Amino acid sequence: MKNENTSRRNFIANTSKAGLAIGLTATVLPSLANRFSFSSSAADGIPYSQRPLLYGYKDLEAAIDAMTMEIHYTKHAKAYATNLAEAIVAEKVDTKSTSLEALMAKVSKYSAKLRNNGGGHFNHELFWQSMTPISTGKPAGKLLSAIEKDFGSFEAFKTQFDNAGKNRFGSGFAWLVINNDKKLVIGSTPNQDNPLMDVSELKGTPLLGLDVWEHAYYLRYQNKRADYINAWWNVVNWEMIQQRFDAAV
Ligand code: MN3
Repeated sequence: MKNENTSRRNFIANTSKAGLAIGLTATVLPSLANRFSFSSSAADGIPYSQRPLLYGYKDLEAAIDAMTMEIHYTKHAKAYATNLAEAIVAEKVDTKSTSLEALMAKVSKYSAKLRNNGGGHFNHELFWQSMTPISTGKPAGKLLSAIEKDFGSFEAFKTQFDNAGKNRFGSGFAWLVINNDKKLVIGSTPNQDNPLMDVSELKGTPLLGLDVWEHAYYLRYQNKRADYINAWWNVVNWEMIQQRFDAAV
């Protein structure tokens, strides 16, 4: 009886977690409008553990198929979070006093395992946040003004970002960052590095990150990374990027 109760409790706990991750199919899309009116939490630090997705695996079909989303979230990204948790224990990181962002800034002092999986976890959490089923299609307000000031136009910005993603050799991420001079900069990093890392050539606060590892697009796009990037603009979460921008300037 005791076991049954425990199982039932676990079942309920797991079901409600799964509900957050996969329950939001097209039938409940209207409610996404509320969920995506982000509170200040969008610009807060990224926790050390994996958060539930705020949309279902199927909800980004305009750019990414459901199977890719499911494998990416439950296998690849989960593995980074799990391996990061192991490295934190092994290398005695005090996660209460050190944010993940602060850990990235001194990652050269730690192992390759911590660098690869800490970066992997951070990058994916930001990547999930960077997407929404109800994209506005382009930025607005102060973010749009800053993009136009630093890149000439929104179209010029997109072209430069596309090229950063297309030209990253092998696996990595393309980024829009805001640097110490409060200027917007586009670049890319290899593997699971990111612009917060002291080892990174590209430095700044990441506002938008695009995963260009083959695992992010191969099922639908095979070798056609450019087509994946082109479709990805359909699901960019400009509201979240605006919030990260507001917090950084
Ligand atoms: Mn990935």
